[in-house]
Amino acid sequence: MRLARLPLVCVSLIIALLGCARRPTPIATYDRNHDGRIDEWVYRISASETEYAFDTNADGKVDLIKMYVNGALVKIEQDRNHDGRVDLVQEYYHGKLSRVVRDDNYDGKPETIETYRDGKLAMVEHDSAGDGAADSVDYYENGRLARTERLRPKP
Ligand SMILES: [Ca+2]
Ligand SMILES: [Ca+2]
Ligand SMILES: [Ca+2]
Repeated sequence: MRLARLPLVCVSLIIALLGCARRPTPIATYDRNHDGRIDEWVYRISASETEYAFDTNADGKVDLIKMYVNGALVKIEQDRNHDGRVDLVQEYYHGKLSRVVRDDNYDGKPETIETYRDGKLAMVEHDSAGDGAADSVDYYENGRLARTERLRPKP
């Protein structure tokens, strides 16, 4: 189960890069709450990819991003505590939830990765130390916890 290390590392990188100036000029902007400041931006990333960015708490900073490929939702990124860092990522495959990456203690490091198969929870990887290596994995069958695998001995 050494492979469990890889997704966590990649996710850390993705989270670190968010908020960087990687977006083109928006194709549309909106002031949905009419306070005179833009709170929704629409970006055409490529011919098939469109991104919607939202400022849901009107602090001028984006805290919710929805990505669509050919009109289908593929990813939602949220900054739930409004510190400028993404702390919840939800990925969709063929319209169904496929993966959730959570940084529930808002330290910039995800500690839980949920994997869904056919929209059902199949696996939860835990990285309680936040060091980028999973320390236990829960496997689910038919929505129920089937077994837990510890990847490192407890100190
Ligand atoms: Ca905001
Ligand atoms: Ca955050
Ligand atoms: Ca964390």
